[in-house]
Amino acid sequence: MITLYDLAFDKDLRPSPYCWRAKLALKHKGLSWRDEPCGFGEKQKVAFAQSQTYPVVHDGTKVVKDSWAIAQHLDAAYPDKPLIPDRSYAQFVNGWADTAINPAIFPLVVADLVERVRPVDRAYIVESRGKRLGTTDFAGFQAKAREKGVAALRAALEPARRVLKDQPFLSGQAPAYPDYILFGTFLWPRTLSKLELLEKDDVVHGWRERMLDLFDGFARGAPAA
Ligand SMILES: N[C@@H](CCC(=O)N[C@@H](CS)C(=O)NCC(=O)O)C(=O)O
Repeated sequence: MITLYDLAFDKDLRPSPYCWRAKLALKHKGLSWRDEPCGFGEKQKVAFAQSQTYPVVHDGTKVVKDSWAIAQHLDAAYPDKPLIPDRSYAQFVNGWADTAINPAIFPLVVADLVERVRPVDRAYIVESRGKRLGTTDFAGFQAKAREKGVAALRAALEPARRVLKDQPFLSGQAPAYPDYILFGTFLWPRTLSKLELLEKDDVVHGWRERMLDLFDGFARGAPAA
C-alpha cells in the first residue's frame, strides 16, 4: 500500500507542483495510492519522514520525501515503464523547472495562492510568503508582476517549445518524467488562478492539452479555481 501526503488548500484544491509530479509518476506506473491531504500547518503528519515539505510517499516499509527521490524510488521499485529513461535529461528539466519556471510563475499567482489556502493556514502563508516577497500587499505585487511577467514566462519556456516543435512530448512519442515535471508546474497556477499563461497557438499549449487528457483526464478533472 502506497500513501501519498499531498498539500491541500481550501475546498480541497491540490496545487502543489511537486505533489503533482508524484501523482503523475504514480499514474504513469499504473499504481494506486491512499491520499492523505495535509495543510501547511500539519507538518506533524510527515514528521516520520523528517520532512518539512510535501510530497512524501510511504510505500510499504520505504519512506521517501522529495519529488525527485520519489520518482527514482518508483523506477527502482517498479521497473516497468521507466519514468526516467535518461537521467541527465530528466535532472536538467527538474532543475530548470525548479529554478527558472516555478519562480517565474510564483509572482503571477501569489495573491490567488494566499487567498485559497485553508483559513487555518492563512497567517502562516501571509508571514512566510510576505517575507519571501518583502511585502504582504499580495494583490498589488501580483498585478504589477503580471504586467511583464507573463511575457517573460513565455520567453523562458522557449527550450520546451523547441523540443515540442519536433515531437509530441518532452520525452519523445510518449510522456515520461520530464513531461510530468513541467506539467506539474502548469497544474499549480491552473489549480489556483484563472490567469491564462499560454497563447492558444503555442506548441506548449497543445502539449499541455495532451497532458490534461492523459490517464482519462486525471488532471483535467481535478478541482481548480
Ligand atoms: N524539493 C521538494 C520541494 C517540495 C516543496 O517545496 N513543497 C512545498 C509545496 S509546493 C511545500 O511543501 N511547502 C511547505 C511550506 O512552504 O511550508 C520536492 O521536489 O518535493
